[in-house]
Amino acid sequence: MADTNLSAVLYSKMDIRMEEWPIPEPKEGEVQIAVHSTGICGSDVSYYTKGYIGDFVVKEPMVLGHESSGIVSKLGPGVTNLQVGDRVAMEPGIPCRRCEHCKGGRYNLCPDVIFYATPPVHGTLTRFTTLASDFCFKLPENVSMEEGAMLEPLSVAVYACTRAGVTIGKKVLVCGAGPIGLLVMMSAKAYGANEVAITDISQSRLDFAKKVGADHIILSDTKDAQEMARRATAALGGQPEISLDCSGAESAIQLAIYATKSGGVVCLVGLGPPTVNVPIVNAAVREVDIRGVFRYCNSYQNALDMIATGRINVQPLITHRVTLEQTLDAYKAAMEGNEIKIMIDCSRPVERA
Ligand code: NAD
Ligand code: 572
Ligand code: ZN
Repeated sequence: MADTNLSAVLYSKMDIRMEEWPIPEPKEGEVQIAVHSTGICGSDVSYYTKGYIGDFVVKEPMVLGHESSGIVSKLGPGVTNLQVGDRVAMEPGIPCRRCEHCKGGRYNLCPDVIFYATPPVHGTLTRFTTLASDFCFKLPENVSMEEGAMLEPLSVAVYACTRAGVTIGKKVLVCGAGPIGLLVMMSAKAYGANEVAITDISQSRLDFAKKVGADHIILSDTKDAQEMARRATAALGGQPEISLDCSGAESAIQLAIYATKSGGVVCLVGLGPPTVNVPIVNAAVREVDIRGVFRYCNSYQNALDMIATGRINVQPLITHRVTLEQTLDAYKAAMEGNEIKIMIDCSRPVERA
C-alpha cells in the first residue's frame, strides 16, 4: 500500500483537522524524513488557542509542530552527509545563509529564517516532512527518538545558558518552571552551576522541579519583586550572579533584575507582553547586563552531547504520550496545563513498538 501523510493542520484558532496531505519530495540539499516523535510546544498551543503569536497570524492552514525527530526516508540531490535509515533530530529553523547575521555566525537572528510551524511555514506534526540535510543531527544509539525531539527545547535552554555565561561555581536563579525553565535549570547544573533556585506561581510545577534536580524552589506568591529577591538570595546563600527569566511575567523579570548580583547577567528567555515595566535604572547603575535570547544558534550538537553523555536526563519531563491520530486529545491535555511535555508518536501504526 502506498504511504499516506496524515498531518495535524491548524485552520484557525481551535480548529485542528487531521488530513492526508501529499508526501513532500526533498529538494537539492534536503532529505525526506519519516517523522517519529513530535513534542507539543507552548507556541503550538498559542497558535491553537488564539490563532496567533504577536504579529504571526495563522491565515492559511498550517501544519503544527517543530520539536521533532525522525528517520531519513529519501535523499534529495547532492546530499552526502546522511543515508536512508539514519535516525536524526531535526533543527527546525533554516536561515538564508547569506545575510550579515548568517555570515557572522548568529543565524538565529536571520530576518528571513524559515522556522517550522511559524505562519506561513508548515511544521512537523505529520508523517513525512523535508529538511535541509545540514540541519539534521544523527542520533547515537543510546539516544532515543523522544530524546531527539527534546533537543529542540533543550537547545533553547543550552543557548540561554551560553548567552548568560553560566559556568562552574555560579549561583543561578531561574524564574518559571515550565518545560523551558526546567531545561534551563538542568542545563545550568550541567554547565557547572553550584546551586540553582527556581520560582513559579504554581506549587505543583515547583514540586516537579524539585524532583528533577532544582536545589531550591520558591513559590512566587507575591508581586513584590524586592521581597522575592530577598527570598531568592536567602535560598541561594547569596545573590545569584545570573538570573534567567523563563516566564515572561513582568514581576518575574523585575525579580531577576533585583536579585542579580552587581556586575551579573539577566537573561530574558520568556516572551510575554511586548512592553514590560522593569527597574532598568537599578540594572544600569549596578552594571547588570540584560541579554535577550531568540531561539538558538549552533546549539543542537551541544544539546545532543549533553543527553548522549548523560549530563542531562530529559526523559522525566515527558509526562504524556499519544499517537498522531490522537492529536486533538493531546491539544486538549496541553490546554489543561497539567503536563510538562506531551510527546506525539507520528510513526505509521505498523512501525510502532
Ligand atoms: P510555560 O507557560 O509552560 O511555563 C511558564 C511558567 O512560568 C509556568 O509554569 C508559569 O506558571 C510560570 N509563571 C507565570 N508567572 C510567573 C511568575 N510571576 N513568576 C514565576 N513563574 C511564573 O512555558 P514554557 O514552554 O516553559 O516557555 C517559557 C517561556 O519561554 C514562554 O514565554 C515562551 O514563549 C518562551 N520561549 C522563548 C523562546 C525564545 O526564543 N526566547 C523559546 C522558547 C520559549
Ligand atoms: O522552540 C522555539 C520557540 N520559540 C518561541 C516559543 C516557543 N518555541 N518563541 C517565542 C515566540 N517568538 S516570536 O518571535 N514568534 C512567534 C516568531 O514571538 C519566537 C520565539
Ligand atoms: Zn518551541
